[in-house]
Amino acid sequence: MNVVLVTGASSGFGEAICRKLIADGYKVIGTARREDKLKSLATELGDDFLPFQLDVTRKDAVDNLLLGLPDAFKQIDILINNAGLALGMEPAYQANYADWETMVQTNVIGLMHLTRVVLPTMVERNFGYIINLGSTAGNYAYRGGNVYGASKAFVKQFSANLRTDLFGKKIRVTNIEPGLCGGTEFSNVRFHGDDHQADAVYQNVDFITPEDIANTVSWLVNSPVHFNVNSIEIMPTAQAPAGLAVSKD
Ligand code: NDP
Ligand code: 8X3
Repeated sequence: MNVVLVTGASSGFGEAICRKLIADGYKVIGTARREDKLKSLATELGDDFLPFQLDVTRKDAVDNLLLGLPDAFKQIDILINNAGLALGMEPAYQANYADWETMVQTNVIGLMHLTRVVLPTMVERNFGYIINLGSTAGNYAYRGGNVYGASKAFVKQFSANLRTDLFGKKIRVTNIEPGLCGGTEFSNVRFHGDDHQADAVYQNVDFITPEDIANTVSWLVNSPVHFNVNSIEIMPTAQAPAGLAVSKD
């Protein structure tokens, strides 16, 4: 049975991906910082789900990850680098610098930590799949997207470069690039717990759901090994990619 490790499994996409992949018959390690959330998911999902507390920004903790896993979960076949966040939406000249650092530490450096620890074990077995959660924010600029969008542009290019380094090996890499998705804690985190501001983002919009993303992941991991989706950009039908604003005097 294949083993999947999902970062950011305590809510949103990560939680939905764990549910879907357990239903598909995988063994799943769900990681995040909030252990209580992971434990309640474990109660729901049973013995094929392993809750594992992990802060992706802590290199020492990620370096020791494989040592801390029970034998049945040690060989990771699929890594889903999903943990990530946006903080703030102020223009760059007003943004909080600590928020910028947290986004880079999590979305960029945390993803690097996990990849660097798990990828060599995949190369040894010439088998594996890494799925990264990028964003449309890595493809298109928008006001207030500054460091968040830049961190997702890193994820996009890192995914493509991983594919290139893995040329000739049976290891797949996909960057999933979603647009507006609701039903997660994303905007609540972005607006530092301001429910009113967070709710306004999704008002009267038929947004993408965590289950849509989980179904996409399920399709990808269950596709044949000779088939690699390099990147997949997904938007709600209600969203358009155009955004070239013109300011007139
Ligand atoms: P959520 O806020 O619901 O989930 C984010 C997850 O990341 C949580 O489980 C959180 O767990 C985890 N996380 C955050 N920081 C850390 C950390 N330092 N170490 C470990 N885990 C961490 O957001 P979404 O599900 O919406 O987002 C998931 C991913 O998808 C993110 O990378 C996001 O950028 C991306 N994305 C989201 C979109 C959206 O509109 N929602 C669209 C495009 C991409 P905990 O706090 O317990 O550690
Ligand atoms: C999340 C989508 O548009 O809020 O990555 O940046 S967006």
